[in-house]
Amino acid sequence: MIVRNLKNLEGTDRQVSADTWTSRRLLLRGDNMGFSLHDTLIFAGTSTTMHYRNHLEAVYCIEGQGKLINLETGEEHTVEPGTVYALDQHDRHTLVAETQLRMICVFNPPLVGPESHDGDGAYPLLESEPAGS
Ligand code: 9YT
Repeated sequence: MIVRNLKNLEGTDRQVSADTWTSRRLLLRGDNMGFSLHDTLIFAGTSTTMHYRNHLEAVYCIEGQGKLINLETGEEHTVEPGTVYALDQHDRHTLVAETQLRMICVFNPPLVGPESHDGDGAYPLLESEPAGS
């Protein structure tokens, strides 16, 4: 059994940050669950465009208020506590955080650990864990 607490991940290599978000990676590929599980904060007043070409992602909002724009169709959706979205078509999308959003994210295949967005808002498919993790 694996037991962890968010408070012990902050400031470790399981926390990865970018300009508009910080991701606390509770479960990673090395935990052998077949998915990774993240508790992610999206900063208030930001807009993030993403395109997870290599991964499927489900995102469940537990705090905050925002908007999700499906860039494939132009559709807009309200994001608030209780909203879940699943990028089952690797959909290109923009997440607008009107207030800080707290999102629980699940990735398949699981992230290895240090991935951050490339210029297209994708994560690379990493082959191996970084040294020392
Ligand atoms: C909601 C979202 O996709 N935010 C970007 C960060 C990413 N989900 C992560 O690595 O936790």
